[in-house]
Amino acid sequence: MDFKQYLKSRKNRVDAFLEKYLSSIDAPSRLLEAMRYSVFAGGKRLRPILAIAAYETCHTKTPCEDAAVVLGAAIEMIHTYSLIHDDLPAMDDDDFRRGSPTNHKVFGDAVAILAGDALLTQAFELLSDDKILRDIDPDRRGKIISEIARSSGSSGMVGGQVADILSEGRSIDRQALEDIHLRKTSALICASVVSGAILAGAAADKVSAMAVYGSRIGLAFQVADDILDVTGTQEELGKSTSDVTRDKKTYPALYGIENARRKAERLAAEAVGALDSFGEQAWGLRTIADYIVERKN
Ligand code: GRG
Repeated sequence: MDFKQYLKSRKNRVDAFLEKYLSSIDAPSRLLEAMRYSVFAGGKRLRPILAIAAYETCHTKTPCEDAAVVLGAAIEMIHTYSLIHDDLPAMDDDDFRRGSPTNHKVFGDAVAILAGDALLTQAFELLSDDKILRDIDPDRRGKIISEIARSSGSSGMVGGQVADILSEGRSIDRQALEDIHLRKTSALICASVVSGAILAGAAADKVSAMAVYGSRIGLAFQVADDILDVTGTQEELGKSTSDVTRDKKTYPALYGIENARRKAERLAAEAVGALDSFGEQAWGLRTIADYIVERKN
């Protein structure tokens, strides 16, 4: 299958599930409106596609099974929550994301905070729903929930966000920058592929290989994002290019643009190297690694 077609078909499956699922929730209509506003604001669905691609790499018999789509949708809800909160005045104070006004600009701070809280909680409700995720081995399900919780929580994304905020205006070294981004950006990306592999019943060595792939492309994604923040136009990015002006520590600021580009390429190559034992079956994950360093938004 052509790669663009592959991305589109997996994205469509996730979108269709999210549409159906978010229509079925019993919640105040304004809250649901705010949740849906950001979930359907044009995200690339990178994390769900990674979860599905990892599942397909490890489970060769059943491509894009419903359970992998549900897993991807839950991860996307967590990702969306993180973006809503990241844009708030108390954090990055951004007015635009993906070319549209940010959630709090439309719904106000209180509803935006609560829409983020609801998406985070809903993701775990979904992952623990026996009716939706039938036939999943309880042990696998427990491991997946634990992996996703760890990557999103205090030792993962939330911890990285706090470290990032605390580093503003201070000088930090490369190791500290890497630690921030391993937690803030890479952890959830890594959990996407690891949980896809666990869902497929992959052996421990295969899950470990996925973790190496995931952490490398997670960092490569952040380096690419930092480069785009400097070189991309507002039109391409759908937001103002602001991290450097906000005195955030970025890879181009610490390494220079050319070295940052080389670092992203090196990380992507290491990620692809970790997939050797999967053979041809990992073509989707390999192509995504290239796409991550070449992307324009
Ligand atoms: C608020 C707990 C909390 C965490 C926020 C993810 C994050 C942590 C902040 C986002 C800041 C940022 C721009 C990080 C760079 C990498 C990143 C996560 C970019 C956005 O992800 P994409 O490009 O978004 O996958 P789309 O719009 O495609 O869904």
